[in-house]
Amino acid sequence: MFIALFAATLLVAPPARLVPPLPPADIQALVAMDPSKDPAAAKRMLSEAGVPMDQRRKAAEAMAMTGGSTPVVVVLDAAIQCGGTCGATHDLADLVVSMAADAAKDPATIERLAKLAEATDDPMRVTACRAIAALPADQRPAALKDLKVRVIALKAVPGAMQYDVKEVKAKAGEILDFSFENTDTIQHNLLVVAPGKMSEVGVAADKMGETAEGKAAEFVPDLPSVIAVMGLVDPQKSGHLYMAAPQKPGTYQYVCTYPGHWRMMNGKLKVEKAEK
Ligand SMILES: [Cu+2]
Repeated sequence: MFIALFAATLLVAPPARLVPPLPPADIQALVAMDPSKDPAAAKRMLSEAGVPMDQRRKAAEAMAMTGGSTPVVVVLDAAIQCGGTCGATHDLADLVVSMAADAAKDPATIERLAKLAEATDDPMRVTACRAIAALPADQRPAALKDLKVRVIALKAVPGAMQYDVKEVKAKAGEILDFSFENTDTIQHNLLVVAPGKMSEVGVAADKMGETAEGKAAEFVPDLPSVIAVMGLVDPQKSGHLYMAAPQKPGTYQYVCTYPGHWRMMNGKLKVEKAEK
């Protein structure tokens, strides 16, 4: 049933780039503020990179209290406003998903999430799908009962500069969770790039290794061929990249753009037409 919703429209993805956090002193000053007394600070706590998650949650609670809303609606609105371009994009998405149980108590919020989940061209679709998939089946809207987020588990092969999985298949529009465990002793990231564009992205990333700005952007080139981004993952840590598989079938690639890695550390993401 749900597959029918994957109409062959163009997927408008949020810009695939990372926004560097504020300098540590500025983050500290921001976090020290009381979100319940300072609405401007609360708003910034939601949108800036580098703010601890519990502080974002407190800011959302404070804003909900003063605005007569619920925390999950506050976070959802903040995420929509960011449109993928603020530093907290990934954290806000995670926060919406972690608040899914609260959302389930409010039919209007569930309805809103369902609409976003069904809109193939909405940048919030992936987050909305994740939030609904996090609910028990009996709390989901009927049309989304079978909604799934497919986990693609990847590891780094220690010392080999490679992912342990070299090829992944997906249906157009399918919601994917690249779940990467960095079992290596050096940092790696993971970018999904358009068909045939891996070397263009890799060469641009290598150049970024020579500048402080490039490092701050975690070696993610600001190129339209970069479709989705997982920032650098430290050794023995893990990361997630949530995305909808592109609507256009083809052989995409996932690649680590830590300078010097891309030629070795990559794999194919083969996207097939969705079943009607
Ligand atoms: Cu790497």
